[in-house]
Amino acid sequence: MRDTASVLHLDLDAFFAAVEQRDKPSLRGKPVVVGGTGGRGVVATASYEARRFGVRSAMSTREARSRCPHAAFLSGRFPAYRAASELVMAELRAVSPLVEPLSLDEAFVDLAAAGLPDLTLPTVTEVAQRLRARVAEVTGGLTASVGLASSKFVAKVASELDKPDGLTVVPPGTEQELLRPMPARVIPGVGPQTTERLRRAGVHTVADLEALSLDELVRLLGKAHGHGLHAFARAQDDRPVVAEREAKSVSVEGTYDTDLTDRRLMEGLLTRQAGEVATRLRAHGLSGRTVTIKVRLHDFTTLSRSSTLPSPTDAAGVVARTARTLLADLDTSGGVRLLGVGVSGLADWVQEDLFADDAALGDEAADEVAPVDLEAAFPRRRTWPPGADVVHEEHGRGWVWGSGRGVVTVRFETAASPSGPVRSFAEDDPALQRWTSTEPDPGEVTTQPLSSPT
Ligand code: DCP
Ligand code: MG
Repeated sequence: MRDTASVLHLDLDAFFAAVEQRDKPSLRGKPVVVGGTGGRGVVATASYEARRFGVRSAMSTREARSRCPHAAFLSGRFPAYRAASELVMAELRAVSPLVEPLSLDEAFVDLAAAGLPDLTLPTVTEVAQRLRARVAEVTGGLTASVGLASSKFVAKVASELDKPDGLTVVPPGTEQELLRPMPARVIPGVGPQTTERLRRAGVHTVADLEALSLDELVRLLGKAHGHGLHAFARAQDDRPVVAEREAKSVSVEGTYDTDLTDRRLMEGLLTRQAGEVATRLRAHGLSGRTVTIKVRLHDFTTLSRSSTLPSPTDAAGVVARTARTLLADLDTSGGVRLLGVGVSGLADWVQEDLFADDAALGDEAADEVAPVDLEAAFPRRRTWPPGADVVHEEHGRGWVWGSGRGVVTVRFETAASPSGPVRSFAEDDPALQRWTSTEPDPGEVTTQPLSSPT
């Protein structure tokens, strides 16, 4: 543990919902719930206005509707969230080269690497306040909560204390005082199972945990976990802030308006995406060892599964076959709304001789799946998920307020406009189109990890 409060943890407030409120002026100050809007959907997040009614992440949307029937229920716009996240991470990297993102809306920043004149409390506090202001400025008004402390553990705990839009600085030396009354589950690695085991041993708070000897903890939880908890209970945490590895990945993904349920269709889509990934790898002279698939289920849960190959590949067939094998282990019976394939662990050379066999194997593997007529199986029927961006020939930009019985209702407003009017159209009105702005350039090699925060 350091003797300065130079570890900063930043977490955006009600992230997805805040982006929706930014882009939909009529929803500002109102309850907003983002998540799966179908019958079996779950809540990804809720605005603070909706949380007042007891709506929480991971709750079923059905339950959320009964607690807060007047909330706006939106199905989510990932490209917009990704774009906002990138702006925030760029601001953090402008402060210090040592930035460790934990998810789209959360990161550690090591201020000891920021080249500051000193690391006194006034200096780091001032940096944190300036950073919060910059985040709001570049994102068009998103707020972030920040914790400053002498370790990752305490900085993360601190960022929660004054949410939303708060800053908590924990002066070095006061960490234990802060932690002692808190529930044991604030400690990293203490999930529901450990919490339950501790509860049965009469341990509820960090102070209770601190009272246990190392021997007792090891007996209760095993060696590794016991040692870890013994240290955390004393606010001892020396984990360094580790900058994101320059692990480039090449990935392709697609979002589907209709939930996919047909396995063969999914395999066909993965195979086609694998082909695009391989083409891009070769175009950049790259190859990689780790194949990852990303699957977002009907209820908004996002899964990713990876497999590391014995040697790097840029062969479509190898990527496709690995992706299909990974898919085979997932339960997708409820339907899938996003599928993606990526290759990471990239080397910028291919040892052609060594992998000649691989490539041959690849082409053969590509043929294993009978071609699916994707257009026929998956017609480009236009759908209108709640919250989706649209544009109308005459009325301009807006978002889907609701749809059904052949009618789609749109509210015409944008981040930059005042709250706008609502109008209804026939679902097949050619004057109305879905609108996308921030889709990543499909021809680009990204440095974004394929994994998702959800
Ligand atoms: N998220 C999700 N599913 C979950 C939890 C989170 O899809 N079970 C998404 C939605 C959140 C985002 O990740 O907006 C960030 O997660 P946080 O836990 O930081 O939650 P919020 O930012 O929404 O709220 P808070 O203000 O509590 O940070
Ligand atoms: Mg957050």
